[in-house]
Amino acid sequence: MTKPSEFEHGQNAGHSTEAVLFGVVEHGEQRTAAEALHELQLLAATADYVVAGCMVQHRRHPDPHTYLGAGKLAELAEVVKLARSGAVICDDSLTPNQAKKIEAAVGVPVLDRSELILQIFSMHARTPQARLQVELAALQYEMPRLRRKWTHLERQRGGIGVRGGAGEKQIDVDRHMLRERISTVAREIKRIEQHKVREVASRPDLFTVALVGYTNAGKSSLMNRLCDAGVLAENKLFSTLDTRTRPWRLPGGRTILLTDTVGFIKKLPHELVASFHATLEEALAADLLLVLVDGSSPEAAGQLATVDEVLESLGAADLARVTVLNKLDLVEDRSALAEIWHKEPAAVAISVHSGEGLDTLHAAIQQELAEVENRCALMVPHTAGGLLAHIRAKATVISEFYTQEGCLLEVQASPALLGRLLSEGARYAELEDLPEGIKGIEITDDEPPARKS
Ligand SMILES: Nc1nc2c(ncn2[C@@H]2O[C@H](COP(=O)(O)OP(=O)(O)OP(=O)(O)O)[C@@H](O)[C@H]2O)c(=O)[nH]1
Ligand SMILES: [Mg+2]
Repeated sequence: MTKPSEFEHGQNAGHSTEAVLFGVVEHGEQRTAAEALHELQLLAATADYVVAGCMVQHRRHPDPHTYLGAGKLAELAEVVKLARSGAVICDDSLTPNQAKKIEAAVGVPVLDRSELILQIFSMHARTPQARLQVELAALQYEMPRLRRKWTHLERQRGGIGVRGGAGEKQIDVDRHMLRERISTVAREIKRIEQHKVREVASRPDLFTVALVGYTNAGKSSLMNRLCDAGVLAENKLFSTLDTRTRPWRLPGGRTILLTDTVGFIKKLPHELVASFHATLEEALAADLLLVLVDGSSPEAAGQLATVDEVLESLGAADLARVTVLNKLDLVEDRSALAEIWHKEPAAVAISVHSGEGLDTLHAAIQQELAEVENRCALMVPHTAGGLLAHIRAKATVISEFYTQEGCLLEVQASPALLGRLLSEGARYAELEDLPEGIKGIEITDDEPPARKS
């Protein structure tokens, strides 16, 4: 039987593009339908649907044939009629068969979570690569569903189903066309990816940090704040679909690279994961991950777990990482973050909006740099003086001292950069060569990285 709270009218009921949202939740779920389907509501709103209501059924598993039980399905049909809504949206992926049965019962188009996310991706895709990746995912999603589409059309024309009919032939034609298009799109994506691989390979040897995290956590906003990047950041899910890399000038003048990319979400359609794999891999070819979490969300711990799962599936679970809790300005009771602090004691809490915690974030980055880079003394002879600007931009300079021979520096730099500097005229010096009183004196305006013991 339905509890009264299981169907709740959305605030926007009464508009033209209305949809009723529905899902299955576990027995014992205490939240109201609207709360349990909160994320689906955000997705629906991002895709320009007006939420007419939310309905959930408590059961152990969705029904394999109809998703909801028969009684609940009839109830959904009733709600659709009452609300005069034009669509229903399911919180899970539906099999083609489940979708067909629900559509027959409710009499309006059925969308599942995957289709909704695909619609959003397609609305937000801006670059040719993202557009093709979304198209590929959509084509692959459509392939097993052709029969449903044609059964529907045959019925509308008063036919008796698709077996052996005109629809069956049309399905073959469509399937052939889809396959052709899939291979064309896949080829085109490969071409763009190869070009990108060359682009990434030709990047200067700078330490690269990739921003990853749940959608809407504030990744693009953080990049804008740190890099003055002008990347679109908005209160919508999946605003960013493309990978963008920008120089990040650390306090003290040294530059590293920061990469922003597509956000994650729970139950991400596998067609999208496959099609965006290269984009994600490009981002994950970083030296360090900044895993951003919306600390103000009641779902923060669950969202972090989803991010971990996606990272694991991409083989990136072991990359060096700093977990960052964002939107601290919205967290009234900071003890609410206890669960995450417990799991990630080194997590840094920040607010992109207020700027709180950004200095701690910078220090954490310096700490990570110190973990993977070498600290040494270099002599740059006057004849190779051109290298100095290069060193100051790409390495952390801890101290520098001019001698008759050249500039003696104490630096912390990546092994690759050190190799380049040595081949271009710098040479190792002994740290002891630095005059007493100069050695270890910080000339940058940031914290000197801790020495490794
Ligand atoms: N109050 C508050 N809002 C923030 C903060 N950081 C980001 N936001 C807001 O959160 C929303 C999402 O920010 P984005 O930067 O687009 O998030 P994203 O992680 O890039 O999201 P996708 O690209 O969709 O995956 C925007 O409305 C931001 O203004 C913060 O520190 N405090
Ligand atoms: Mg973004």
